[in-house]
Amino acid sequence: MTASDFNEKKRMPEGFLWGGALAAHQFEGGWNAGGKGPSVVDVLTAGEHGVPRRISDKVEENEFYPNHEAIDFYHRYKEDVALFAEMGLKALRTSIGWSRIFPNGDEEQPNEEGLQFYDDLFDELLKHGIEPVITLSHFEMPLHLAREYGGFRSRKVVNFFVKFAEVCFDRYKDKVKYWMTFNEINNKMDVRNPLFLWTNSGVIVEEGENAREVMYRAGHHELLASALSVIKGKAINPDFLIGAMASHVPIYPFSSNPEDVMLAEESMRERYFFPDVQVRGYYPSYALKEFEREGISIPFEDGDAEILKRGTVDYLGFSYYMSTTVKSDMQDDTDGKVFNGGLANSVENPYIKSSDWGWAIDPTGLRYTLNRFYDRYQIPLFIVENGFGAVDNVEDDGSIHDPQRIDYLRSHIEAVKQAVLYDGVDLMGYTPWGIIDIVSFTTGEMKKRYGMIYVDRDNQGNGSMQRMKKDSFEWYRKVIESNGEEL
Ligand code: BGP
Repeated sequence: MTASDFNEKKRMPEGFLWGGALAAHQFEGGWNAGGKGPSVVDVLTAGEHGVPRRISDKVEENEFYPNHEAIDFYHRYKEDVALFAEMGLKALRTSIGWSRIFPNGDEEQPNEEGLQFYDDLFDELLKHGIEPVITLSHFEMPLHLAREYGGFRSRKVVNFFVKFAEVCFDRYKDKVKYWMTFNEINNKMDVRNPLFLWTNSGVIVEEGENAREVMYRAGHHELLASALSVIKGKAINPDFLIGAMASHVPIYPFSSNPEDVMLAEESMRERYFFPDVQVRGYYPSYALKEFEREGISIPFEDGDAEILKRGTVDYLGFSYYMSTTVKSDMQDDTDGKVFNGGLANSVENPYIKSSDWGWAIDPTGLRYTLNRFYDRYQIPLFIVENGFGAVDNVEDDGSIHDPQRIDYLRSHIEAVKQAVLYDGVDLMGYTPWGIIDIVSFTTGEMKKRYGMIYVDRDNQGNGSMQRMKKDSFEWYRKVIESNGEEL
């Protein structure tokens, strides 16, 4: 028997959390409703594939901000939750908009209207038997904390985040069991894209600063905030399961050349550093060596090491979309083409295809990732993002055919089954990204659709907002109903 024997006609373990994943800023809309203050994503302009989004100073009158209205879930959540229930979701991952709860971030008291919105949402989910899986910050820091305090440059923002976490843990302690602290805490390692450090940490690198030092210093405060929140959360409800959440893109060596193999190993540190600290509770030696070499000083204070050690997470959530490949010597048969895998020395992998947005399609990479993570950390894992962004068209009869998305998800679920049923990985659940069409994070587009539910809205904010089922809706409903047996 081989791993591929587990592709079909095998069920996942009972209780496996089949779900869907979203993020407040990408679908709620109501950007200033119910007392909500502006967040760092509310000043991001629209971009498109190859045209980066701009971080504007303030909300300009005549500018279009895709996240302001998004798909108006804020006013339509009952209709949408009913659709999620019809699909049979066991869990829904989403985030609590930090600036809905603390509009400026540094108030003494939280905003009751914001708290009530999530009470109503969690009640609606639980009414349909859907477990909320909640990210505390999914790139949604209050803009005031970024502007006035410099985001996580300041240790004061650690306390503001921990207070936000404590308010949420206490308010929803009987409704939410699964939590994560920071979404993709590690994507800011790619310091060449200002979008990541801004949305993750509320930080912009100034002229003449060492970008990696700025990133690591803000990262230290985020790691403290994560650890302190875990400690507070477990004191409020010891049954909470609080996870880290990392973006993961496995990095392959282009060849068996030991230089390629070692370059891939070194490059993986860009992915592992943050989860290493959140899972193990201490800074890895490869990072300490980098700080020494580069003269990077981390704002470590007495007691920080103890906090990191005590505040380790219960599980590792992660996003998986694609893999990338690196080559130590770029001057040979790849004619120096640098593939937009987001890494220096990255090259196209000749064995796999890519999506229209250039994201490599690699289901085996997900099985590989599950094994690498489980071997490294030996704690439960949770795939909280996986999906296929593509253009979808509505036919004259109202049907929407998305065979590419079904193929992508089917092949990745087959990889998940092999990792769990053949390799023995402990996996809590699988929540495909963008269960309903939402605003793309990197481009601000609606055109890059992930959903199994279509939303009539375009890149410029036009459309009826009508929800429509794609072919993948019924396909995924059957996957869940059969606990993964029917793919
Ligand atoms: C991850 C984010 C999600 C989501 C996803 C897809 O980085 O955690 O918020 O957006 O990327 O990316 P995009 O929306 O740009 O296609």
